[in-house]
Amino acid sequence: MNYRKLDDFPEDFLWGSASAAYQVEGASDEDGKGVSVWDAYTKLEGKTFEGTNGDIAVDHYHRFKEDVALMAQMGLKAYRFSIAWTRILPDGKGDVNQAGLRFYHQLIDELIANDIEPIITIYHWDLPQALYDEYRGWESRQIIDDFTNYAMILFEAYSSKVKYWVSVNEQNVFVMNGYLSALHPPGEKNPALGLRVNHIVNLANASVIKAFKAKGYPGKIGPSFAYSPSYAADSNPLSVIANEDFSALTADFWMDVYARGTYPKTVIKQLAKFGLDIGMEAGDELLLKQGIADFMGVNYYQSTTVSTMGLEEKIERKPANFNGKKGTAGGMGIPGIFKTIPNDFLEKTNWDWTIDPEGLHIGLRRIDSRYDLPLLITENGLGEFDVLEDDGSIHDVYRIDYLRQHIHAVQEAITDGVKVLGYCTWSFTDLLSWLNGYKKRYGFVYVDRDDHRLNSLKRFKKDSYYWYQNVIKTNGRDL
Ligand code: BGP
Repeated sequence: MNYRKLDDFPEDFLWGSASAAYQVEGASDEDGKGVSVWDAYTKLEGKTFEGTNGDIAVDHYHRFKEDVALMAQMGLKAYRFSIAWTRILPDGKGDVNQAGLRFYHQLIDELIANDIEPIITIYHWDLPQALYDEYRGWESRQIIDDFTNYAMILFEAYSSKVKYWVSVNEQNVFVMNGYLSALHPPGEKNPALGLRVNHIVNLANASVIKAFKAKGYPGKIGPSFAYSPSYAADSNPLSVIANEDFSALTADFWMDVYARGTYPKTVIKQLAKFGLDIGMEAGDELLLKQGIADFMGVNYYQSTTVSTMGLEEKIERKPANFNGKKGTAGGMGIPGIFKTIPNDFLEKTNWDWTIDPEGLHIGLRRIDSRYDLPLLITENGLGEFDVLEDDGSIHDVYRIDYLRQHIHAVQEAITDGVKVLGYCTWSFTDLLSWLNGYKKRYGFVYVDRDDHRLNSLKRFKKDSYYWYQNVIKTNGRDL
């Protein structure tokens, strides 16, 4: 639709920003924290960009008051952060580490004192290594109880102060990278195992949501999903069906479970043809139905364009772009089903992520019409090289452009009638990118460190900081 005038953002719209524990906290072995799989994985040769890791990250653990003060000055309404499971339960289960609980109490209190709504992510990929060593983590159904127990500890401790809970961050990314492409821990290339793991994560997610509701905690809970809405390459019906398949395999396969408690039947049937099954057992269907989300968290960075792929067709394999050299990333495909192709209408970032604000509008519409759930944009942002000038300024006009257009797309979706609770940028301060080091910056606040030198770790406000401050002040009227 083309509008002469867009609706205003709701008065209680959550203008937010997001982070994750491993990417900002540092203090990786302080105050009783246990070892996570990411603590261990980043120490293995050749796994992350030039061996970068989150041992110190941007030292948020020690500087959280300074960081929250910067959020408060900006007028931020919501801060989404994750809790490190290993701070609360160093071995993933057993005795609670009081120092860990205390740290997040302090962070939450500091946020609330500054009128910033805390949004807690329960799991953002940093699985306790002890659980992997004991029963291979997500590969075993034992994790369902351990994850639920961990979440219950958080609900008991914080639910009087916290209204929004993100159960699991980007299950589709950590399962696919962990078990298909071997880019994340545990570094497997085993689709059959990955599918069973994925089902176990679904059960654990549902179990946590069920427990949250059964105890009647106040607030809302839902997962955040890495959604890349897709387009058919053209109006050739074969491209259109390839896009339907892509969408079913990469989006419905997860979001149907979160929102309906069922898997899309076309995907289950196609998987069976490849001899793959998800490992459904008696009682699972009921649990999935009991764990329906209150909202869908949407992490949106880019759209995808797909065309048909012949059964015998081969795709040129290229490594992913982790160094910011534009034009080096390849596509992907499944013979007989689809392949991804470049979209000539859209620009790309230096890391070859397609820039597509309208894709966010389209994605929000599609989720709304398929599931009719409130939506919370839990991540959206631009990773770029930034330059710290001699006078301490950072002129990230490209980030302002990116965010402005994406917020406009959100406003279009709201005008269409989609219920959007809030919008969290990724990220507030610069932070560690899991596989791209520190030079791929996302923050409103520049942190003086690079991939290998810690420098001063001082914080500097970028131009985008002041811009977002005004967006919040005007409730999005002045983009
Ligand atoms: C999402 C993750 C975030 C963050 C973001 C940016 O997939 O939930 O934790 O890392 O992507 O990605 P990257 O760091 O790869 O640029």
